[in-house]
Amino acid sequence: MSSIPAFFDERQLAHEPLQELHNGGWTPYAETPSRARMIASEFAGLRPARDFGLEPLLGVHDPGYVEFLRSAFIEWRASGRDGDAIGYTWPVVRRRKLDLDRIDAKLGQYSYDAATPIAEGTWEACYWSAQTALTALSAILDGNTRTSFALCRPPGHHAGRDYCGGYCYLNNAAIAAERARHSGRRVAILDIDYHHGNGTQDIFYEDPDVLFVSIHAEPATDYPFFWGHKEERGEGPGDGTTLNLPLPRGTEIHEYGAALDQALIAIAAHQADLLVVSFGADTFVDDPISNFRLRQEDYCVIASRIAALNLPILVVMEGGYAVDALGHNVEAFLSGFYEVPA
Ligand code: SP5
Ligand code: ZN
Repeated sequence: MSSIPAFFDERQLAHEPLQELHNGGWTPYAETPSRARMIASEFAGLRPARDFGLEPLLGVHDPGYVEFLRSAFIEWRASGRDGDAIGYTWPVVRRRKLDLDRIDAKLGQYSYDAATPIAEGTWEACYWSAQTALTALSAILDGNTRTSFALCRPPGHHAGRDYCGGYCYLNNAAIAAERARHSGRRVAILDIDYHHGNGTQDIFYEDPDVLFVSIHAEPATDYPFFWGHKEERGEGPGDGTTLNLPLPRGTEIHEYGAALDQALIAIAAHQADLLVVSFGADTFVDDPISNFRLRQEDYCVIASRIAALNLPILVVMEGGYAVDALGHNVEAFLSGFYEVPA
């Protein structure tokens, strides 16, 4: 059982899409409520989320997009459709900005893939997932703990200011990071999900204050393909405050650890005084949709190296789809933080 305060809200389970488009056909949705249940079962006393309202969400996300998330499923049903709301046309190729009303147009406007359907409980679940991140952050800001775990689900790191994608709707890590920055913290985000955190990168791409560092599968071969290449370093005033460390399929702890050392050097150089870790356990050797080869014991090693930064740390849950091993992998990761002096 973990001794780090952990936060979760039952309402996060309300999101249950049936299927996603993959390999040219419909397959069962990989980001299931059972993932969160499996992780939750590792904790004796999960603490519920407090409600910080919409304001911190709007600190990161576009108001039109948030309204879309709230209403899309209802509009989908009102337009006579069954199943989950999902787009099929995207305005990606030199389209001028339009303000269309049709639900199918809006689904294209506000998403970038077909893996992120909007189901009946999606808004409720992603709203509470974000509140869980904010509640876990507040435990740190209020001085009650140095390390805090937000059992976020749905995950967030693929969601941008005005789009969903990759099972993500609201960017929990970015919302918490923005809130921490508002409270005067100097923030760094370390994203160690298997997939590049394109949404988080995008949100802070021109921001010199928030450092975004990501270790992930080489996007030439892996989702989300169009972001996360090593040349992407931030833009304008944010030039140099994005660091991408892509690794090839098959990566094991030795090579992973070398990238982690680089990431930690960059975080220390940024002189951050609060670290948000976007943690995905989809780097696990048995993950059904990913291709790194990390083992359960590696997660403890990774966390203890991060803990050596000696910073307040908010851990935000992202991906991880080997459901049977997921609880133990998360527990192994969090155990790497136990030894840090308060
Ligand atoms: C948060 C996160 O880890 N998102 C990952 C999104 C990856 N989506 C693309 C890969 C789709 C693989 N889908 C397999 C479905 C099996 N039923
Ligand atoms: Zn992932």
